[in-house]
Amino acid sequence: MPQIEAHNDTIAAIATAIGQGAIGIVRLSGPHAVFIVDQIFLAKNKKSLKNLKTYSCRYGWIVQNKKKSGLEERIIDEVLVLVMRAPSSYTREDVVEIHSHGGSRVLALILERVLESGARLAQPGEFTRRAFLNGRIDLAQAEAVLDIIQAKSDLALKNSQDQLSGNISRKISELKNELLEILADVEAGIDFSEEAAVLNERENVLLRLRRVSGAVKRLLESSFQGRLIREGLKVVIYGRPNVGKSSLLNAILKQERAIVTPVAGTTRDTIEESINIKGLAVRLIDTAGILKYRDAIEKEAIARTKKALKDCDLVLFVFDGSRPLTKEDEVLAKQVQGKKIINIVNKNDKTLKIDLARVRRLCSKEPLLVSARSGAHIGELEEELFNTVFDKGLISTEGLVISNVRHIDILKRAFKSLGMCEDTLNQGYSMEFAALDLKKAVETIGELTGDIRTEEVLDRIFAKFCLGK
Ligand SMILES: Nc1nc2c(ncn2[C@@H]2O[C@H](COP(=O)(O)OP(=O)(O)OP(=O)(O)O)[C@@H](O)[C@H]2O)c(=O)[nH]1
Ligand SMILES: [Mg+2]
Repeated sequence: MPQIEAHNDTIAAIATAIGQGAIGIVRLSGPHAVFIVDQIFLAKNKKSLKNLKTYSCRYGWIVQNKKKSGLEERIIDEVLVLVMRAPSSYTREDVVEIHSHGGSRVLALILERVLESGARLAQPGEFTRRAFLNGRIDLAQAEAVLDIIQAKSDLALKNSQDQLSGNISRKISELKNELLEILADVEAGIDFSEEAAVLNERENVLLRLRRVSGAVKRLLESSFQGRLIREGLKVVIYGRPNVGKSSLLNAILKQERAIVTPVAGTTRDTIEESINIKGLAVRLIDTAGILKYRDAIEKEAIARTKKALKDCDLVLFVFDGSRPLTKEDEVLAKQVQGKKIINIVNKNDKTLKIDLARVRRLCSKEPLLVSARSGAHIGELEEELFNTVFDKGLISTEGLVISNVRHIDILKRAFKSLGMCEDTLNQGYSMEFAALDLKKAVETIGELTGDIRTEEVLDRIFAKFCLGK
């Protein structure tokens, strides 16, 4: 953990969302936070904030000028002022929050007064950056704060909360400590010259190394699901014209979002909507199933469909159960081979005319029979959609799911260094070389929690935050 770094300036920002709200908050952090607010705050009980106990609040007004300045007092707003003294605060510095009415003009005026009285406007993420620099949280936890704010689904929120609680940080420091122990043994063994002892040592180091790299590998394996949890699942509805793709979109959304008509080729532009399925954010994209275009609109429709298909996570491939299978069905089904697919036979409310055995053969998977019109079996489809991605439940290492791109990159680099170290030992090179690879792996893993950091990395991470966080 980094040492507490003293900042002698006090930062301030509006901490609540811009717009109208019942309550708005201007937050300050730094050694002069209490003093600054005291300059512009008139307490009902006329007392100064100086002696207010930590975690207490006081009722009063933020004023344009205090009486003692000789000018007439003018009230900006009626407020509650909350004081949290160092080190038991979000930033580990003195923090003061001014709770006012939530109008954007009121908040701007209060912030102006705070800045005139000696605070500096905070950079995006600067409060959290101070929490990190002052050692209250590590870098992975600081990133989790941002993820909590940006979470689009319950699963994403839960994952970020776990990360903020320090579960990833704990696992990382466990792995790092293990590597440090191996490194110490390797370094101690470097001068060991007796043949048999060196061999033994080598085997032992290899065994322990493999354990660590296995754990890193499992963390990396969780990142596929981690990305889906974080960004949501991108699902494309595909199939030839008129099979009921748009009807299916509407049935899942439970609203008449897309135009549905008996005319083949109704949908041209891709239509995208988001929905939460079992706590997972899902982006559903309805497409056109045209194979050969007849005009410029259809040409563009095909281009857009292809683009959607290219980077989706899952395809809902729809057949019309009330008609026999066509050549078009076969051609389109071939286009999506290699993708994760759920096969759907729609219009199940009508007499089945499709040859299910042929559908099975074509898609090498059992189709799901539904009716977009009546809504029959749409619930099962949602279930199947979730299970197709999370087929064995959540893959995880002791409940850990890595979702942050920076973490994934770090783990990949660490995994590579560990592999190189193993190669060095396997090929019988000197232990000194192995020590070099090991050191590299330890350093790399340390980047995750911020043991090793550069201003550049911190700037990049905290710039993503909103003002006031
Ligand atoms: N009986 C029955 N008719 C359906 C069902 N689903 C869709 N239809 C009908 O099939 C026709 C085509 O439906 P759409 O949802 O527009 O089909 P689509 O695949 O989006 O068609 P394009 O946009 O032209 O590619 C409409 O007349 C729908 O009412 C269903 O489950 N049962
Ligand atoms: Mg359509």
